[in-house]
Parts: sequence; C-alpha cells; structure tokens
Amino acid sequence: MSVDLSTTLAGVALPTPVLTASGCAAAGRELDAFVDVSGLGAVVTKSVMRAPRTGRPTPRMAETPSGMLNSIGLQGPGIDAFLEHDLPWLASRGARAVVSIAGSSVEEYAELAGRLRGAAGLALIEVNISCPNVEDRGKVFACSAPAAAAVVSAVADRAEVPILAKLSPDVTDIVAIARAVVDAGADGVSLINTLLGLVLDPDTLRPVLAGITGGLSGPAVRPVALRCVWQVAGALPGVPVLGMGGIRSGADALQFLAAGASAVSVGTAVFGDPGSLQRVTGELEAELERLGYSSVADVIGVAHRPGHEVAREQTNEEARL
Ligand code: RRO
Repeated sequence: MSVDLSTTLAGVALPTPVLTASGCAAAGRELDAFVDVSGLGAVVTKSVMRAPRTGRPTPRMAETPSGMLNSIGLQGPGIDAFLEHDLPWLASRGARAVVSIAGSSVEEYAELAGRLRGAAGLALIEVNISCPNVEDRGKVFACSAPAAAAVVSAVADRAEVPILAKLSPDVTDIVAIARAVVDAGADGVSLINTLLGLVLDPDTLRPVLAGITGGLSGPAVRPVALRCVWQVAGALPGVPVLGMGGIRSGADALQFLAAGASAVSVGTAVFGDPGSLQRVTGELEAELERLGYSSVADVIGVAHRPGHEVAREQTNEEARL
C-alpha cells in the first residue's frame, strides 16, 4: 500500500504535511545541505521585520529537560535583504515558502504584507504575533484578542496569499484568540509559538539567558501544543491549523494531524538532527500505513470523531487477547 502524503493548508496544496518551523531553519539554505528543501511540505522562514536586527545579547539559548529556551530577539536581515536574497533562493530551488513576518506595530505588519505582494515562491504568510522575546510583554499581540485582530485585519487587507496567524499558548483561552483572528481575516492558525520560561544558573543563581526570560520549545511543550490544536480544531471546525511544538517523530506528527492539524512544523528537533524533517516524513508514512490509512487527508481530525475505528488489521498478538 502506498500512502498519499499530500495535504492542503489554507487552500494551498503541499506535497507533504511536514514543514520547517519558523526560526529553526533560517531561510532554508543551511538545511538544504542535509535535506532537499524542494521536497519538504514548505519552508517556513524565520520571522522577518522591516529593518535588519541583531537580536538580543548572548547567551541566547539554554538547554532544559526535554527542551530548550531561546531568546534570539528577532534577529534578521530585514525585508529588503530577505526579498533580494532569501526568497529568490527558495524560489530557485523550487521550494514553497511560508514567510513569517513580525512587527512592532500594526502598520509595520501591513507594510511587510504589502512588500511581499508578487514575490515569487511565496505560498503563504505566517503572521507572527506571538514572539515571547519582545522587550514589552504588552506588545505580544497574540495575548489580546482585539490587538491580534487588528494586526491580522491589516495584513489580510494587503496580502495576496492566504495568511496564518501564529498564536501563543500563554493565554487563558486560545480558542477566543483563534476566533478573533479568523473573524479578522486569517485563513488559518499556526499553533503554537514557544512558552515563556526562565532558567537560573545553579552556581550564580542568576538567569542563564542575557535576555532573562526565553521561549520554551522541544518535546517538553508537546502536550501543551497538542491541547491547543485539539481545542481550536474542536471549537472552529474547518479552520486550517498548522500544528507544531516538540514534534520529533512520525508518531508525534500523527498525533497533531489526528487532533486536527492539516500540516505540522518540525522545529527544535532540527538543531540536533538536521535530517529530522525527512525522517519524520518517512516515519509518518510508515505510521499511517501501519494504521491502515491510505492518505493524510483521511487522518486529519479523526481524534475528534467518537467511535472512529482505526483501519488497521489486528496484530496476531492483539487477536489472542
Ligand atoms: O526571535 C525570537 O526570539 C523568537 C521568535 Br521571533 C518567536 O516567535 N519565538 C521564539 O521562541 N523566539
């Protein structure tokens, strides 16, 4: 049996449901030495802002049990250099680009969406309204439904491609935020950004990160991410979801699809294993086959269907029980 891995995310056809995660593979160039980026579902680029940025001081990463904390602070080349060098390179490689944009005001997001009009290779825009590493926590648009909606509405007015709003798990009710961004014009949501965390040095008892707090990612956050996907997909059926948070195997990816994601991003796993995107894709195919699914489309959201039957045959051992 062969499995049809193709999927559709906010109306955009993708050959596989496994994408990079924003911030974990820059614009794909370095990753291309390990995996053919044109074979990925898409490359989700590091959030780009209007101007170049050096980001926060070092140290900017700290290891934690089953995860890591980052405090990069939106380092990037700025939209001019991105449009000149990064996006054309992805297009020349035949990769689909999901361009993540970030701003410090509604106007900056709108300008970025305008600058992306007509860009070759652009499949979707991911509107990053949930970076935890901004100096002013009051500027995390995704922590307020009206602020999130204002950004998304301005981007939707200017964008030529479907837009996904990337949300933060650090809220009381993620469904309320998801509903607000969809009502404001988002074509789907990306769930989730990192969780705000802190690590202290055991000897100095001072924060390890120069930026003090940072975003927690990796397997430690996976149940939180899966819960967010489950809640949003359950409350807003039909709203496309790109799921992410600690995925490092095909079995992990399958959980997100079953919870309602149409595609997934693999992020932190790439740092330790640059080949993980290809491995996760292969493992996902094997898992689908093992469970008797002939296509990714058939498994999306199945966890919400009471009494759904997994299609696979019982193993001999199970039959004996
Ligand atoms: O650059 C960062 O520090 C960063 C961003 Br923009 C984000 O969205 N999430 C994160 O964990 N780090």
